Amino acid sequence: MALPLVAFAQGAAADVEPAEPVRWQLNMTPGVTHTAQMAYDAHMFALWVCVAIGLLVFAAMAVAIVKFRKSKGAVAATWSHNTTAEIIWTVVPVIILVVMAWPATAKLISQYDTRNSEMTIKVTGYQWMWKYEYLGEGVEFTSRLDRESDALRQTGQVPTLAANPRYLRDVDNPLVIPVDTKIRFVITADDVIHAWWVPALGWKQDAIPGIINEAWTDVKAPGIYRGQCAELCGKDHGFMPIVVKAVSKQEFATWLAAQKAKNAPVAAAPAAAAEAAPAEAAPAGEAAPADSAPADEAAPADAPADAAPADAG
Ligand SMILES: [Cu+2]
Repeated sequence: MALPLVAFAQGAAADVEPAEPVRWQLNMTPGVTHTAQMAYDAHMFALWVCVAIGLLVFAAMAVAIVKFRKSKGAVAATWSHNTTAEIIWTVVPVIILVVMAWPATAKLISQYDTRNSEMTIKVTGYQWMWKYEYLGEGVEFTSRLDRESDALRQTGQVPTLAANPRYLRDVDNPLVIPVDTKIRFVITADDVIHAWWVPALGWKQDAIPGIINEAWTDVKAPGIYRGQCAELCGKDHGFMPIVVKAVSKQEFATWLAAQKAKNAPVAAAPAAAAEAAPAEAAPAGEAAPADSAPADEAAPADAPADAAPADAG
């Protein structure tokens, strides 16, 4: 009974991130999503059913051992068949299993129900990194082991918790998502089978080349949630961690806008090229290539590249 207190004290002392497991932890964490909470609830329900069965069985054993012991003159029963008893010990476990399976099935179905999601993120596994695409937003990037861990693992030095608290658990570009938003994930791989797993989100999904798997999440609390590839995928399987940074909706909108601005050279290029184009390279007429159009005719910076005349270039 004291162990959780010890764990709590250790967790508080070590400044552990929310949803991170702590030393001597005895139970699952409830996680930070609806799905994780469902898994936790199913687990706790099954646990208490097991506790009740355990108490009944061990109590019956104790009564049998103490009350009907040989020294009190008990004689072994001689019956070998009892239809009533057999029906009871078959029907009762079946009822218990149905009572547990019914809510568990409902939860499983809901776990795969990606309808009404507000945004979609495509996750692609590579040897040995992840690629994230915010579908419809034009934002994508890869996420790989942070350089510090990568350098340290190749020096042969032994990392310590004090000097390298996030050894092999940090990435260069974390996946940034908004809280309180139903996010659909479509998960695949480009080379071999990987699996995308962040325990605090409550699920693990295989990333298989040629197949799109689905999952969804709705993170309740802002924070940093860590995971890793969960399918043996080659020699660097242990070196492709996952970091999910859940932020407020407002912060996410700001971040996404910044990413769009950073990732949008296609839209900005024509105007920039036009400004730099020498006058003689811009003949009058409709045959002017889009990238050498006169400055006064240049498309606004935010216009898409395909806004140039169809016959240009
Ligand atoms: Cu992998």
